[in-house]
Amino acid sequence: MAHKPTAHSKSPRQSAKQDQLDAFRESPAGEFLTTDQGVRVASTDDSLKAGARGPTLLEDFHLREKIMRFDHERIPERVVHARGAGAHGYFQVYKSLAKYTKAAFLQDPAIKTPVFVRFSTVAGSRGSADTVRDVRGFAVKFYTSEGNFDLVGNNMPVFFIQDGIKFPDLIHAVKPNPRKEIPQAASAHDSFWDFISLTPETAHMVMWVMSDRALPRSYRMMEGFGVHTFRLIDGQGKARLVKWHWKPVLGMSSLVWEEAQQINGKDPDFHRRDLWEAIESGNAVEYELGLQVVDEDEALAFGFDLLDATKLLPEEVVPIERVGKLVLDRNPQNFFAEVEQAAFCVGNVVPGIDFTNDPLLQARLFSYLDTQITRLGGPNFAELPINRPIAPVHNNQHDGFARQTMNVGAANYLPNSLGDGFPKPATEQQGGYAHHAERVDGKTTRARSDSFKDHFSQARLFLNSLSPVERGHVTDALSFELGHCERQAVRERVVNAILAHIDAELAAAVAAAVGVEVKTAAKAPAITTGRKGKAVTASPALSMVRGALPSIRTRRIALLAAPGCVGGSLAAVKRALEAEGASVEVVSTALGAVASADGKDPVAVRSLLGVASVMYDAVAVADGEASSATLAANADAVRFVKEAFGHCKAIAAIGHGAAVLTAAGIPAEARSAGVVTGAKPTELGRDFIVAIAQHRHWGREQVRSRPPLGRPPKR
Ligand code: HDD
Repeated sequence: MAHKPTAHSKSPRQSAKQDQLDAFRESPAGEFLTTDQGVRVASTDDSLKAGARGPTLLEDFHLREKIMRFDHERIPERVVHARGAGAHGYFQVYKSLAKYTKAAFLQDPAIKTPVFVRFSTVAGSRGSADTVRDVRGFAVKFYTSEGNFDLVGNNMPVFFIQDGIKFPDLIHAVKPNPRKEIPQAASAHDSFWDFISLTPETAHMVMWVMSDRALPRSYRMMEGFGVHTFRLIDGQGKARLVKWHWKPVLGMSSLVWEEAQQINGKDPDFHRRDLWEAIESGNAVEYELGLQVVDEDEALAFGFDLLDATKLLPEEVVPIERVGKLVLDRNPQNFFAEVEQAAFCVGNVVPGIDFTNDPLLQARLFSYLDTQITRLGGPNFAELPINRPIAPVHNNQHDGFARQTMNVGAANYLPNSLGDGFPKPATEQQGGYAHHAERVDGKTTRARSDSFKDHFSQARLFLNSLSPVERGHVTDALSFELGHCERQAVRERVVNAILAHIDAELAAAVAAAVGVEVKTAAKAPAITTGRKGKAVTASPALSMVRGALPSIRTRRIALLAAPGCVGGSLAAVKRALEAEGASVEVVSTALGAVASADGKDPVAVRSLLGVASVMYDAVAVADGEASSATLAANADAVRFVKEAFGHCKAIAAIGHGAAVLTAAGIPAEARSAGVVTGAKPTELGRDFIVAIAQHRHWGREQVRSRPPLGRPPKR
């Protein structure tokens, strides 16, 4: 029987998943230590020996079990997306989507469907750093009343390749060199760019990965995409094509490259910590679900093929309908059980959602189910608490490693009469999944469709959509990455086989930076069109500048203070920032109360030795002559302010605090937008908030690469 949601059951489903997980939790509070067999253990610090200095005895079952269990604690990490973090929450539609789909969880705004989301990087191993230049995974498991639906997406709307058969090649090329296992979690090396230069279909995705999208400030501030075109099927069996989008309620924001590299050293858990802390502090993480829905016969209506995952459908052409909200409000209680053991499978769909013939999607349908067998040790991974659906499961698939369900009954086959024919298949009306009846005929072939042949025009469309600052970052990123390629031939081929086909200026700037020459001047025509056939050459919505929210909610702000500071004005600024939802920390030369000049001692929760400006969105310096003199003479404090300035962040100095700005090389005359000084905390706080809400003050950016054209160095 299909379990249709009951109207207005506000959260039973949500709590059903929570209860299911809680049933597996084990808390040691008030309990005796036992073996796995339940025998109470008397001592766990000394092994059983023949005499205090004698040999250890094999009969020590507690020692053997404890060491055996420890030896097998690790499981294989994910072959890609190994590094990640997850959170629980729920999803609700704003209004019924019955006009598009019969999926039960999309029918009723009163229903909260429990979800588990895992964010990840792609290339690095499980212990790698968070803020590398990489794609971010955005995988959502919806525990619906009709079974689990997994939307396994990324924070970029396109992909490197068009056919999943090339996925192992792509990943081998980007992962560390098999001989030396270097470099970790980085694409700035020969094999990646060798593959790119020989695989023009990667051109569009390469522009995304070289853009600021690959450096999200937070998982909470990035978009998500289902990438492929899927199908929605309504109650009458009518199919429509759909692209899935996640829009962060906090808007989009990114790090700058140098900052990202520093964070990797200072706090490799930056994104994981950010997600955890936001949820712990009661700031639920929210995204709106957006849909682009088009008719089945429009698959080729926009100048490219909607089955081609290297293309996006500009939202200016088909607007994104915001249809519901995803809220992440609960941290896992056990990382291994809930995050590491989560198994997302692209093939997990529910009635009302179906696949298309996108060849990348088709290969994924096999891969995700298959990979869990190695990673989770057998075919029973769907029984793990995090993966269990809340919909009832009845079938004749049983046994295998680590089976937990004990199937009972007279017959374990179908058809049967011994078990009265149960479990019996459901008709479509009873909720049985019916695959969309797509007409398929064609000759067996390994050919790529002609409709997949353009590789460059959307790469250019993306580049054209960026602000000048964002374009500059793409140029810098390419120069950095290719600058790490030892082979001149690789650098030359990327420039000439890829970049020159996208944009002549980009190719010239990168060529100059990496010591090669542009020898090609080819430019493919624009192919993307609106419904009426009008060419589309840019999609302003793709610029992150437009997607930023002028708010300081959940932003991290450091207040630098030293003994002798004026605590009153600092507290006033702190209150003003916190009233706007920011998270504010006093940073000083030591932890604890900072002796103030006015008896209003602020409490430092961080010391300058332990943090750096890259871990904050903005910095303010306290008033007070003695405090400012101490900070101006402190190398860490000076670097703090200098780096914040270099990374284009908002900076404030109350009264004498301005001396620290001067010590950091920001004299009054060089102060640009985003630097706020003054003695009145109310006015200063207000101006500082406005400056922080702009996130970055790009006018200050120091252009590092993009050197003048010149003779390439020979390698
Ligand atoms: Fe994949 C994991 C996203 C193409 C094969 N992929 C994985 C995860 C995400 C994506 C977010 C991590 C899930 C988690 O948190 O556990 N992958 C994508 C997107 C793709 C894509 C958006 C293109 C549109 N992937 C792709 C292809 C293949 C795979 C073409 C193979 C043919 N992906 C896998 C995998 C992984 C995986 C090997 C590794 C761990 C896992 O599945 O559970 O099966």
